[in-house]
Amino acid sequence: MAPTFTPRVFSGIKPSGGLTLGNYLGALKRFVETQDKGTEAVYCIVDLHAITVWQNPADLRHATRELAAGFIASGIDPEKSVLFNQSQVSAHAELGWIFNCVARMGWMGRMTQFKEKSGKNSEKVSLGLFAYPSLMAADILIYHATHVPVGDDQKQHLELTRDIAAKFNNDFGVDFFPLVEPVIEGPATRVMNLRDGTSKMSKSDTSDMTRINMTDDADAIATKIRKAKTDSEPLPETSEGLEDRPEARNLVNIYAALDDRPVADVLREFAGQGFGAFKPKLAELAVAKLAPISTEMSRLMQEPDEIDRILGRGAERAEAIARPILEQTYDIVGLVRSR
Ligand code: AQP
Repeated sequence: MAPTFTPRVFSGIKPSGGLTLGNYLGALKRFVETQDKGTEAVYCIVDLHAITVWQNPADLRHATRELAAGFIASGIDPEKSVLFNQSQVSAHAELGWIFNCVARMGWMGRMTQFKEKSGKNSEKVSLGLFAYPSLMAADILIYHATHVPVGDDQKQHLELTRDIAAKFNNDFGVDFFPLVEPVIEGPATRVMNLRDGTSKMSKSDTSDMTRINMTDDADAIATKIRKAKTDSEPLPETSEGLEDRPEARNLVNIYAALDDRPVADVLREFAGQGFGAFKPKLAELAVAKLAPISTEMSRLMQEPDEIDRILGRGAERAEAIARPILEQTYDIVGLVRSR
């Protein structure tokens, strides 16, 4: 009989730039809701993923601490949830290697994110960028996590995580790794680029006008929303009316997610109004919700030693869960441990 795994949540964010509204609505805000439901949760700043593309070392250190500040300022309590940066728990990289030997080249080659990020340059990108999803599987499975809250862009990587777990279990005749459940919920599972409603808002996009950063001030937020691409139609009465209007849909989804309301409810309020009326309301709401977070992030960033202490303590707690699972994995694979 297959074992039952205790529910445990894992998720991570890359310190490959500043936090965006997409990271906040698609991931962070939902991490806080999960924590507040009382489920055991492990949240990781996945710095080893960030270096799959070039990162200036000083910028990486800053982004790692700023991301930690973003988690805490958004409501992650490092006493309740485990919060740390990936490179401080070497079991991630160790299990990642085992999974490199389980995953198949063909599986990796089909990953949309790899295709998008490597573009026409696939010969020149790092080997790490290609192997990234197998390290991501290790990040999750080293905790025997059962649920992973993510944005929609990570769906394919989570399917691969299930494939890796299933192949490992099958190859070694065990029921050791759980088949994780992606948790992709809410109106903002894919926040889109403000200048192009068909591509995702991303922290590493070369144009700052495409995204709202969690550290943007009220003026920057208002300007970016005012300049966001839209169409000339008024807002419709129901969400079906947004189907062929990606930019309009994106702004309505952002409004609904920020205000914790269903899209239908937002449309009931704004139906018939144009963007001249809607955008200032959205800017007002975004500033009201994001300003307290960015103020708290700045305050926390005044004390980098305290952030490092929190990450170090989180890494110790993470290690205590991960190490025994890694050792059992080594035993299953047949690697001799004699010290
Ligand atoms: N636009 C988005 N809408 C909803 N969710 C999003 N996430 C990212 N962008 C959006 C979710 O945030 C979590 C952390 O993602 P990540 O930083 O580890 O990687 P990413 O998805 O590649 O994010 P970026 O901003 O696009 O980073 P870069 O530009 O460096 O690649 C995940 O749960 C993700 O779904």
